[in-house]
Amino acid sequence: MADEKKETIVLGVVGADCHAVGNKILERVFDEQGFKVVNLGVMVSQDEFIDAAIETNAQAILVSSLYGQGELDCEGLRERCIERGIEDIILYVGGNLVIGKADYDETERKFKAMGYDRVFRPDCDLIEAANSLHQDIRERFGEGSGK
Ligand code: B12
Repeated sequence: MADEKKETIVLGVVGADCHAVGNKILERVFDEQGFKVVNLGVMVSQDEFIDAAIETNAQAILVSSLYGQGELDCEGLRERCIERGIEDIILYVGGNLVIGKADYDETERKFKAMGYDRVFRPDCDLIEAANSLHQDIRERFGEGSGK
């Protein structure tokens, strides 16, 4: 598939979080699964995610949080997307989203209430996540919506 026809996603680790290994794996897997990946790396602010999504006309932002401050760092991203005119963008979040071993269902509920479309555990299957993303993009933006 020509690069300009691919679905575009913005990827990064939010806040002051410097955990870099998972981010590289996500970049590799989503690239192999046919996405154009714009990887912002670690320590990314909410506005940096949104700037990149606007510049690249991305269909989704994939946020990682590993160090336990996920609730604080992720809160408000959907509202900020709405303010900046990308209210429809798909938001995925994953990693060690809260401190310690919290009940996953409760964590998922919290992050969905913040406006994230899907919430992933650290041991999630990344191929399944990529398949869900292809499907979510088709459902939200229509067939052949890759820019
Ligand atoms: C290596 C490491 C570090 C290194 C990081 C080096 C680097 N630059 O990468 C150093 C030593 C710097 C570090 C520091 C800290 N760390 Co640390 N670190 C780890 C460790 C041992 C491994 C992380 C790793 O590389 N995992 C391997 C990758 C492949 O897995 P991953 O990161 O989870 O990513 C995968 C999944 O989460 C998932 N995923 C992630 N994001 C997303 C997003 C989407 C959309 C999807 C679908 C999937 C997905 O897919 C990824 C790929 O498979 C973990 C423990 C662990 N076993 O995970 C602790 C851990 C993450 N660290 C922890 C902590 C607390 C810290 C510090 C706060 C410690 C401190 N007090 O200073 C600091 C934070 C520094 C900072 N500002 O970020 C805690 C977090 C606790 C929590 N969330 O409740 C952990 C879990 C250790 C623990 N058990 O307590 N750390």
